[in-house]
Amino acid sequence: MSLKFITAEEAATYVKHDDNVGFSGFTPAGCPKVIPEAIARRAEQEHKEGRPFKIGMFTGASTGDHLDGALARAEAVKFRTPYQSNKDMRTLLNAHGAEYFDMHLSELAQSLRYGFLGRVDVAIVEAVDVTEDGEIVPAEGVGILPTICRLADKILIELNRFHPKELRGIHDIYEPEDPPMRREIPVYKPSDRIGQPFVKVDPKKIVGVVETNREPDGSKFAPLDDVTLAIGRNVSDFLVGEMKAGRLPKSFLPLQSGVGNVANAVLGCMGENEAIPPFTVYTEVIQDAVIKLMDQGRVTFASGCSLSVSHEALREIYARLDFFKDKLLLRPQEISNNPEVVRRLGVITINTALEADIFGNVNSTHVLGTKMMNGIGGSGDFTRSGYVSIFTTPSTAKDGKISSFVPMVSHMDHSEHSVKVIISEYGVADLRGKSPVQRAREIIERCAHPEYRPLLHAYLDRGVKGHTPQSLDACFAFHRAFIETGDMRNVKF
Ligand code: 0RQ
Repeated sequence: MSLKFITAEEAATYVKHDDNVGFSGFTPAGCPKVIPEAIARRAEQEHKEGRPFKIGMFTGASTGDHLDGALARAEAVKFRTPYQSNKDMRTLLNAHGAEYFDMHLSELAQSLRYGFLGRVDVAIVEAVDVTEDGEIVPAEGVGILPTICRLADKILIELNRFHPKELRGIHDIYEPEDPPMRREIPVYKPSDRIGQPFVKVDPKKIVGVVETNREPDGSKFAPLDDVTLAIGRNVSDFLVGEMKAGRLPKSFLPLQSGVGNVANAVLGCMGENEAIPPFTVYTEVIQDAVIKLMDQGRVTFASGCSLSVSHEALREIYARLDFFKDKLLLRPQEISNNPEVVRRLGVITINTALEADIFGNVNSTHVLGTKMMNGIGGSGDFTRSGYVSIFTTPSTAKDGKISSFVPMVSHMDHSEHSVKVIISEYGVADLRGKSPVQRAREIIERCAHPEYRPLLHAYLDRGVKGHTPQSLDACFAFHRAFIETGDMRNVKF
């Protein structure tokens, strides 16, 4: 069957008002670009002519501005899941211009298969290669691509010539069976391959292929500042201490680290710490620091769902694909983030908190309990199942007016049972085997900003009875002080 090459405008006509659309990719990596923009233009035209046009969106995680940004600005979104980080999309969903529900990233593909989230009408995917018999080779981010291609009636492909065809072979595409037939996912080390290097679909479902040549957005990393650097050093010193104490094998364990500057800094510091042997990575986003450390022989293998790297790093990988290809592996997020595999491999997990409470609960998603920031992403997939789960955060936000350590989190994503270690620029709170009051003293003394320590101690020492001395009258006094005066340091109990 020959493939039908069409324009982005023609592709957009296959998407109807009220359709649910699945998109490939994970972070901007591997996301379609020109078809979403054409859908946004179409939505604007329909709205101008007085007709409704909104679609439901299933993505891997956050996407690029061509996708989330364009569709949000066109007010073309009925609902969206999971993680997002585009400013226009964030504004839209916080204003209820689109319904948003947040999910653990590993769960999305199976939730679609189980029928929990409705149908997938159209799959729109970026590829580096597609064959007439229906083999699709994803680009540098996979996400939920295999599942949406299998479930959707229609598949639209963006064949992006920017990526070398030689990426074929870097992916490992595997979808587990559904219960009650599911067996173990046979990944026993990060480099294990268990599937195929492409997604195979019925070629009749491929209704059109749009050729493009678009460079991905590329991640940007801020230069390291003193706070990020101190957090990175505290994490790597903590892990060296764990090795010395015999609580981590001398050969080390695979590492997961979240997205952003802190995660990149942590990896950089670990790479520089000679006491840590060369290590592997089992993560969702492979960032610049991993590529640099691979070049230096400090990271020996990295399994992830996407190459969320800067333009420079992606060009470097493509220019030296022979060197990198057998050290990198890209999987669907259902496998890269799979709790079964994370628990089996003993992954050391490092994620970022917006705020933590003194008893060890973590808020990663809601600013002041109400405004959605990005979403839980893969942090829950990894934290709950990790060998040792670490959260990092600067001790304050907004020039010291917000303490990242509060009596009670204003929204909870990760409970005290899953959070094992918290690290700020001041130090490390090791919460393992400690009661709520012991945890509170550890967090206040080791992680909180010195200006906030007396205020947090005063809260803890209010004489409330009970296992967890949480005062229901005053637990949000810090947040209230910020809302009313613009500074948590003005807190009064
Ligand atoms: O605000 O942007 O206006 O300056 O929050 O904070 O310190 O720049 O940190 O960019 O690493 O983001 C948790 C959001 C941290 C992210 C979160 C304000 C602060 C700033 C950002 P400005 P920073 P980061 C992998 C794993 C959840 C999912 C996850 C995240 C902005 O890491 O989304 O871990 N994690 N996934 O000023 C009010 C507080 C605040 C606060 C910080 N307590 N109250 N505002 N800020 N603390 C990803 C995937 O799964 C793909």
